[in-house]
Amino acid sequence: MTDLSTSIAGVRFPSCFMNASGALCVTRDELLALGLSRAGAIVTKSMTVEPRDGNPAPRYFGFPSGSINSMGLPNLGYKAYAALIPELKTLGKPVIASVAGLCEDDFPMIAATINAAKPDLIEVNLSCPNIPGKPQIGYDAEASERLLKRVRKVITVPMGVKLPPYFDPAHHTVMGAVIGRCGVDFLNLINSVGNGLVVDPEREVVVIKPKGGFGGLGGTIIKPVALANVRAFWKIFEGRMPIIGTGGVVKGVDAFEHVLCGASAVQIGTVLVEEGVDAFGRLETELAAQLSKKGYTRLEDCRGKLKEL
Ligand code: RRO
Repeated sequence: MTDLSTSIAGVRFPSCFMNASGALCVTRDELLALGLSRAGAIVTKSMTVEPRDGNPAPRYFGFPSGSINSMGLPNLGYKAYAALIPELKTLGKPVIASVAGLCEDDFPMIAATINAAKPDLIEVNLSCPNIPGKPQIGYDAEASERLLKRVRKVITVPMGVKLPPYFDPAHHTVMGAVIGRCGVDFLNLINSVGNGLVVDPEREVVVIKPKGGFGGLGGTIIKPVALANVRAFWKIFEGRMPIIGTGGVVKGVDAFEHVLCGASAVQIGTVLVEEGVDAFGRLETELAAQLSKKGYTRLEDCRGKLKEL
């Protein structure tokens, strides 16, 4: 039997597959459906102080090799998620609360209330690419450090950080040093590849409405970027920082690649939106087959063991 359970920062997950924040996790019904599915955890939508409808539609577009979104942080507001967490925790798997905000002061305020609701872990989202006029915090090392030190003071459960993709080793080094100074317990790599543009050549038009069509890319097309970020941070922390790999996981073998690069768990976004919660069972079957084909019985057997030439 292949064991697909995992642990992150001392928290045990019955399966290494879970939803990426944003995918089918805004409403109570969606969160309960994740709880009843084979997902290894329930990850909430990133939350803000006030409830938000998000950006105008169309704001998500799926295509064969991926997706583009500019949802604009639609969520119920942090108080609603704080009230829901105890109910979600009865469903037998860890709850990860994703904390965001529209300005720096929002983050510690939300984090304190959410922490008091006792999710199993908190993920601090430094990488939403879709709020008009607001740059991604994760691309500003000083702002990231300031913010993480503030939230760390109010968070007592394991604290993770969801980072945007970086495209240069210099940026991995700088952000690795920031993460190392802020008491971070785990990383989630990566958020969508921000501000891509998908064009419909037939209709000569963009495919989503907000920001002139610019949005975050996900799915198969971003897998090499996600793997590179997982591998880069795995090396920086010499395998001692738990990493959730997110980006381009559509089949079991994609998850296997993330694990080889160093991921302890993987999250799915685009494929969950396209396929629904049945994707979790399929991915488990596919990853288990891949592992047993290779003679591995658990994820630890191959985690981080990517070979170089
Ligand atoms: O809501 C969004 O538009 C969104 C967020 Br908060 C995020 O972190 N990543 C993304 O691709 N979309």
